[in-house]
Amino acid sequence: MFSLLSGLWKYLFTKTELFTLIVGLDYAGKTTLLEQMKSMYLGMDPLPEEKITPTVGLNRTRAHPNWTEVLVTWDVGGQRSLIGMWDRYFNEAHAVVFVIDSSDTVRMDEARSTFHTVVADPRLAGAPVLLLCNKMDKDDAIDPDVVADAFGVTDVPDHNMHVAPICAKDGTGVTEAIDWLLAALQTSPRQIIR
Ligand SMILES: Nc1nc2c(ncn2[C@@H]2O[C@H](COP(=O)(O)OP(=O)(O)OP(=O)(O)O)[C@@H](O)[C@H]2O)c(=O)[nH]1
Ligand SMILES: [Mg+2]
Repeated sequence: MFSLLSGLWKYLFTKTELFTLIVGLDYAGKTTLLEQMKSMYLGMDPLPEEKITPTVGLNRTRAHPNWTEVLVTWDVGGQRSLIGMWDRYFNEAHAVVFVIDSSDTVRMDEARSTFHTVVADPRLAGAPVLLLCNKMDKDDAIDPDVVADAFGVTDVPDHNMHVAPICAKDGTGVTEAIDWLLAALQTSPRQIIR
């Protein structure tokens, strides 16, 4: 009887932890996205825009998108001096979210090459990759299909890849993008302890 009850308890209350690494160049909107996710999945008030400063180090959040899973997200600063820190999380990450500022045409090439360095890393082999085209509210935002072409996402081996438009500021597109990620994690070859 005890083992039946403890099994039921475990079934109801044990959640699968899904480790997700959020990276991208500085100013792309990663921390704004994290604040939006806190609001959507934890019911917390997001930090006001003026309180979000460039990340020096790491922001970590445990979000609850549903009853059975916890999305443990690591948002690492994107300044050049911090990019070298990203790979500390590669071995443990189940998935990668790469955020770009869709309105920043000047740094698009830098974003593209940084993206390719990340997805080519063997420590991330098999991890689903979500490329988020952020700041879609801006008039000069590039179309996500154009970004997908420019980044050559269909030519990247070893990853289930998806490109999605979002506006981290007001949350547009975020639920759909995270839903894709959760579904991709279900079929991911990376070992997830459930
Ligand atoms: N218009 C618009 N601005 C955004 C959006 N998301 C973020 N921003 C702005 O972009 C700037 C940078 O946002 P952050 O979230 O700090 O960017 P970050 O990627 O975390 O930057 P680092 O921590 O330096 O790596 C801030 O001024 C945000 O308000 C968006 O969807 N639309
Ligand atoms: Mg940040």
